[in-house]
Amino acid sequence: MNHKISLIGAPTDIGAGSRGASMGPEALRVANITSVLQSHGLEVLDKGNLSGPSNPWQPPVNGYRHLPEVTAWNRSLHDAVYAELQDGRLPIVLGGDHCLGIGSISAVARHCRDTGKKLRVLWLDAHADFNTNTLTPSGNIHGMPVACLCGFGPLELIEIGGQVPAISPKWVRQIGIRSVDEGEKRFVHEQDLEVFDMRYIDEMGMRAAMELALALIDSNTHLHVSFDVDFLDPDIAPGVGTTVRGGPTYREAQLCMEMIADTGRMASLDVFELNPALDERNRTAEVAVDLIESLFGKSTLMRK
Ligand code: B3U
Ligand code: MN
Ligand code: MN
Repeated sequence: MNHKISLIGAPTDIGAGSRGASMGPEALRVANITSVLQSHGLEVLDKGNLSGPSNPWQPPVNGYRHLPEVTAWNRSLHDAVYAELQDGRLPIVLGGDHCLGIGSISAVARHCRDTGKKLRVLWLDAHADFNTNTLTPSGNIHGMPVACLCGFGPLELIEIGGQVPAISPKWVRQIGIRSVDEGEKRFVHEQDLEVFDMRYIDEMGMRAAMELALALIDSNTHLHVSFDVDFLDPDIAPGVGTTVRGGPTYREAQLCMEMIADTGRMASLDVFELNPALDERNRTAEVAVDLIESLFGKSTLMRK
């Protein structure tokens, strides 16, 4: 794995349904993300925070809330992530809400086109984030990034990475899903997204889910992890805008992260939807940093 890490803060809640994810980057820093990664021998460069429009807190227009502002934030994040990848570094995006996955993953996809790598996106989330402006119950764009990346969305968001669509649904594996809207459900099936939902994890176990989600990853694969903190059970991660009961436990989440680390192929990471305004003494940020540590190879004993 690439040992040169760049942290990119994207302090906004522009695509979310509640305020506060804009404080996510600072909470992760307070939870010592830099020194924890350094303790594993990684070189960590904190690039600071991007800036962008403030949240005007307006109702949706044509089924989208804050589309111009969401576009501005994602353009700026796209450029920042793409620059770090071109520099040979592993970007970790500190969000911010999940609408920022559009900018981040479109940059990763563009880098993969430049370098001839295959892209695999692991989407760890309670939600499928596969809504469109006609399917969405809320107009919140953090419920739409996967659809936008697959080419279903407004032109200004789907063309950020140059090529439309940025990715194919075939490259995505979703894990931990347990809240999908009615129309969104049909669209997930229609586009044949590969989803390891909580029912699957309950019946088959996290290990079987991850073995399948990570199948066929090889030395030419760029593995991107988009970690929505609401993936985790609210018992261990209350500090998110949309808690959904019945998520992975601490142990299940650890195994998930450890199996990703074992591939040695993770080349970019997003950490989204942490909402310190809803947290209890930063404990969700601490759990997130703990799991990120596992993603970068913390394990109980050396493995042969
Ligand atoms: N699917 C709902 C709720 C939601 C999606 N992502 C989050 N919440 N964090 C929606 O509004 O699209
Ligand atoms: Mn999400
Ligand atoms: Mn979510």
